[in-house]
Amino acid sequence: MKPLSVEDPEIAAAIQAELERQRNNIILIASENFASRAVMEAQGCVMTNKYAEGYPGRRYYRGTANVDVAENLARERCKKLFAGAEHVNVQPVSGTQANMAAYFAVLKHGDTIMGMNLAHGGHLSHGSPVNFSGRMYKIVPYSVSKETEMLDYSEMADIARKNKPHLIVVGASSYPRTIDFKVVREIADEVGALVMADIAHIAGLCAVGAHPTPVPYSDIVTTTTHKTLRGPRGALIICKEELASAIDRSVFPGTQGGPFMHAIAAKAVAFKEALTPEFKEYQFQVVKNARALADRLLENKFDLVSGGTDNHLMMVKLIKEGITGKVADETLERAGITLNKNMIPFDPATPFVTSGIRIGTPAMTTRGMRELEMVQIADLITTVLRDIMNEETIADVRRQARELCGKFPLYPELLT
Ligand code: DSN
Repeated sequence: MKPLSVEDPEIAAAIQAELERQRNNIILIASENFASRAVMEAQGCVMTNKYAEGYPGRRYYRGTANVDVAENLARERCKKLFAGAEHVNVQPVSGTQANMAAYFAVLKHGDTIMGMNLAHGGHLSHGSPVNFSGRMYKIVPYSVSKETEMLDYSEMADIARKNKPHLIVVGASSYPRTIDFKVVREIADEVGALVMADIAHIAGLCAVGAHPTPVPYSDIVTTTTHKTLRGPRGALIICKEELASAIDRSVFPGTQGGPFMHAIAAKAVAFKEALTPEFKEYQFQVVKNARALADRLLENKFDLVSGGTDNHLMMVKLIKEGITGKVADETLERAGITLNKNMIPFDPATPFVTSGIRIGTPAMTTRGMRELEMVQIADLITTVLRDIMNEETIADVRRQARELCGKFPLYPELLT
């Protein structure tokens, strides 16, 4: 068999260029991270060849002894990682698929879901009209308070009392503050709703106590595995024992066919890594780094949604600067800083343009950067945004970004 570089030089070159891009740019996309070599090795392994519909010990195909080992280890380690987890399904291939399987397990078509407004930090799969969730269910959105730009739990309680949702979905993709899962459980209990926490963004933080865990307060917890959790691209579902069989049936055969056994093996590796003291230290550093970056941006006179951050991300409002999120993220990318435009609460702009940018610290913390580098990064962002039309400034920041990245080598063992 030929190596990739001989078999398909075009794809080999694209992969090589992507490695260089990841090495040479300051990556601040809050949902991205750098998986370990061991995770990537497992993800690229021969288990990709195996069909294994079903679950360990009860598969629809023969020859599954080895993939059973991988899936059992993934399930056991995941339960250890998320204290109190009664049942785990590690087969969902993405966060939206995990959420779909969870909804199908506990809801009927047309039931009511109360989910966070996408424009205020929620996720497409929490009820956006352009997503299956918004088309199949009656959606009652909740928002952040106009005053504090934080979740308003008393307003959530009022909305729940008025609309009697079957399910309250709590979790976000651009919310910089701590979520009080206990209060959400109390609201749900008052109106007889189930609670699903989607912790895709904060799973790593929750696993080690850098953010309160939702596990004791939720009927179902879903998460992706590749964000703060730093595993392979994929997802998982945790649930109470009484929902175990409904969730498992909903994943397979309900919404997925053959599980991605290579990805499940890689999830097992990631959970093993996540059970180490180094991972715990890493998560707390992610939060400290976010705080340092946010504080510096505030010192540099930027406005942040809710005035700061408690977790791994922050949202910069660019209304005062008169810059759209679209122009900001395009220009910053040319300056070697990769982040994304993002709607801010009560945004007057469209989702394709936006009035804000989202900044997250998980990836650069994996590279070893700490508070000092976060201050430098905040200053680089400031330099570009305060002189956005100046190509010389952009080129100079690009040079500085590359120099900073060079001090924190990424995947040095991979060929250049
Ligand atoms: N795309 C993810 C994020 O960036 O937050 C959510 O699915």
